[in-house]
Amino acid sequence: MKKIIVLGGDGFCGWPTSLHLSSLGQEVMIVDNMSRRKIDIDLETSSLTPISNLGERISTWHEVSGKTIEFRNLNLASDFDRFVTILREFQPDAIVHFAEQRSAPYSMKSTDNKRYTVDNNVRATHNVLSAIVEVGADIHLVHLGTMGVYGYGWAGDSSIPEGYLEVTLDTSSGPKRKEILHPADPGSVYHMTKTLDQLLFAFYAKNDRIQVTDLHQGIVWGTQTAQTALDERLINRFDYDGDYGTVLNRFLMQAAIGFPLTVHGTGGQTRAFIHINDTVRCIELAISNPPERGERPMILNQVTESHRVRDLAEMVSKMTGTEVQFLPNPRLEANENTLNVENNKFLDLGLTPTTLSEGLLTEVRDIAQKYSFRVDRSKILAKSLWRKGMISQ
Ligand code: USQ
Repeated sequence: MKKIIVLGGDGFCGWPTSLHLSSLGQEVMIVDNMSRRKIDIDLETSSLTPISNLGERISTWHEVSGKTIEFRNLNLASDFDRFVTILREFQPDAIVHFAEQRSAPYSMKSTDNKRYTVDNNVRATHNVLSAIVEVGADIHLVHLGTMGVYGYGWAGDSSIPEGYLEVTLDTSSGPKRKEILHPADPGSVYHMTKTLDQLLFAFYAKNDRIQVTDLHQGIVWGTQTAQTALDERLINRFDYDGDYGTVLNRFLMQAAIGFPLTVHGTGGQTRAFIHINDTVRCIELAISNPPERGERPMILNQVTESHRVRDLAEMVSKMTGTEVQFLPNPRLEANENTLNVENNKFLDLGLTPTTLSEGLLTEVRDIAQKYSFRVDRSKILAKSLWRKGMISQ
């Protein structure tokens, strides 16, 4: 049994991960500052599914499983000393770090949002690393990064490696092979913070021999896992609004209420996807397979398949008879790109991918239908523009 702290354990990936790890018999502590719930209040929106408050979630989990999850409410970007005390007292074997502002549109909405996203994400990550150094314990840090660090402008057929790129340098003694961190090409302030995180990890792995695993995750779809489905009070969040809703879940929710599917631009962006069930399994696998101390950060592409946005819209449209609308793209992104992602590391560790299937898509659509009375249609279109003066939807 391991002791694991889940930072951001109340969020969309953090909550199902906390339950999954707890169900495996691990001792779990959630650290969260409830910022995601506060942002919903500011944006005057809410999860499509009726999520319980964290206290109720944790007591329900105890009721249905007999297991205990601890909770500390704390802001990682500012409460450094308290976090160090928690590490000293709880003595975790691993920390899973989800505690960052994760929406690209939200990060681009205003100057304040850009500054908040950078302050929050970069300081939180740096505080976590320096707290691990401060307590001097062997703690494996597993971080939720993003596929977006590689960028989405590439139209060639070479594949995206797992973090490191082999390059050949011309030197006076002839060509030399070297592995470098794959060049970063973020497409939003949010994605930029994750590229900055990568440098922090590289430095602390080299200087302080911290064991770091950085998971470059694709777009998560689905909502429930085996544990969150056990009781309605455990239900996971389902974001559908123009800032936090991600593309496939949005299309399924739009189909559920007969809202024409909102394709941005030509829908030519190809992205990598992963089902929430595979997210929680990948975290389990990452925790069980830490890099050696002194090794560079272990980077794994946490994705199972890639799809072009307009193909997904067509697929959902065919399945449900919902019309597709092509809207002005509020983001600055390539009209078309290709994406071949290597994901052998997780497959080798034993991941059996959950890929898109009509059954699973229908399951998500049905959840959206069940709670469709909670939808605020005025929140569906994406209004956050990447640059002033762009045409809004
Ligand atoms: N898109 C549409 N219509 C919509 C919503 C999105 O056409 O209604 C398009 C976007 O323009 C974009 C693509 O779909 O080209 C993906 O957008 P998204 O909102 O589903 O995903 P993204 O902003 O990239 O961010 C999400 C998560 C983020 C995570 C990232 C993984 O919010 O935390 O890091 O997915 S990845 O996309 O692989 O970088």
